[in-house]
Amino acid sequence: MIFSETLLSDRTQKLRQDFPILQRVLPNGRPLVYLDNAASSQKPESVIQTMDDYYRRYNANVHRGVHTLSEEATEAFEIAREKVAKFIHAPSARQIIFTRGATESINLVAYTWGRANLGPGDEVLITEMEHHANIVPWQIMKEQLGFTLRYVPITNHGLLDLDELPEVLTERTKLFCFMHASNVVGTINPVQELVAAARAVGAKVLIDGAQSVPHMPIDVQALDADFYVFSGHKMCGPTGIGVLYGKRELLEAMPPFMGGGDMIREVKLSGSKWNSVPFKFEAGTPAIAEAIGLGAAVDYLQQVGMEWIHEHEREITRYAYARMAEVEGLRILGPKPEQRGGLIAFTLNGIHPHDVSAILDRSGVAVRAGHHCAQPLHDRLGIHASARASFYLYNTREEVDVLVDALHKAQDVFSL
Ligand code: 7TS
Repeated sequence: MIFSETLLSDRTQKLRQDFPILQRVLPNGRPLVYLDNAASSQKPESVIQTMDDYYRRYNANVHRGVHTLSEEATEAFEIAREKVAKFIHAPSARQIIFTRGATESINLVAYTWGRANLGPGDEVLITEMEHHANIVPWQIMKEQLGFTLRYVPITNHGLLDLDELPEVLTERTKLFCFMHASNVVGTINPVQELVAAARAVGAKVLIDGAQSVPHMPIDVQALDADFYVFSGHKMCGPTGIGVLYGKRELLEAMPPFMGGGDMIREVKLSGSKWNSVPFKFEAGTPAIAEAIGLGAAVDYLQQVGMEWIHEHEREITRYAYARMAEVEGLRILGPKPEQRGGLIAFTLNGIHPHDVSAILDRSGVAVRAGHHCAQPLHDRLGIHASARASFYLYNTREEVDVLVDALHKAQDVFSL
């Protein structure tokens, strides 16, 4: 779909009004320019109101009582699951497991599918660009289970080095885990190609969609993902809720993650029987308000249109890429705009990213600085840290201009 730039910006101005926080003026008198969306997005009024309504009108535990409030809460909770399933085109809501976020979803697979399927002689393949959430669980399980952990290298431009894939993806590979879109170099990985390569050696795939589900249309069936994970708080939803999607037969065969209430069918002193999927993986009282809030976030994103959001971010990123290149001594990490999602991580010659972030903050600009939970990626690029501007549906070209002006100011401050 093609959208004209004027249409994109008119619409953005309207959408901004849906986000109360974007009206905020900071203590230094500057309007907020929020460019830290890859860490967490802002929430529209509809999500805030939906959660408020739950607490005011029908707050109760789910899947338990047969009283009105509990039935209403259960219905809203399960409707949210159905909304999420439709949003990523899952065949059934039963394949949507609510977790606390992408991190917990990956840990769930590592601890359950991993324990049941991995051992000495097996290999798990991840990539050098992964977020720590898709590295550390595999390192922990490797120590316990004795499998080998291998990495797909990246090029100097922050792309997966696919020439090296045959070296590391072999018949020994049981699981290939990779991010759909990078939270640092911004690269959108060629998922279909990677899944096809995994299939050719009989490996399963886990796709980390933390930076893709919020920003582009996702169809887990078209991608043929075995597991697909993401977090609610990066897609206009609340914190404390995330999703693990899995293929039915894999989820059915996996042992439970945590034990407790709700995940059992029957408990005897001599042993227990598990509940059906997805409840088998949802021990204890779930994040009810948060799941319902995520359902409202999905409604909101669908109403705006995922195609539109993707196109808007591409447009802002192209603009930001060109404008940031004007700043002397600024190095953009990762590939050209055509190969990336809506974020730009960078370094400024001679200025620590934390100082860059502190100076930008004086102009009201919120960016993240540090290693963005991707230390191996930074090591590979030969740097300790970077600053990162990350965009969403409500960001404007004018905000990019404020960012670029503030970057020039940072240069001035440090060249004195
Ligand atoms: N995977 C990717 C690709 C991510 O970007 C993040 C969070 C996670 C997993 C973990 O998500 P969580 O919701 O479970 O914490 N990334 C970032 C970031 O780039 N800055 O702050 C959090």
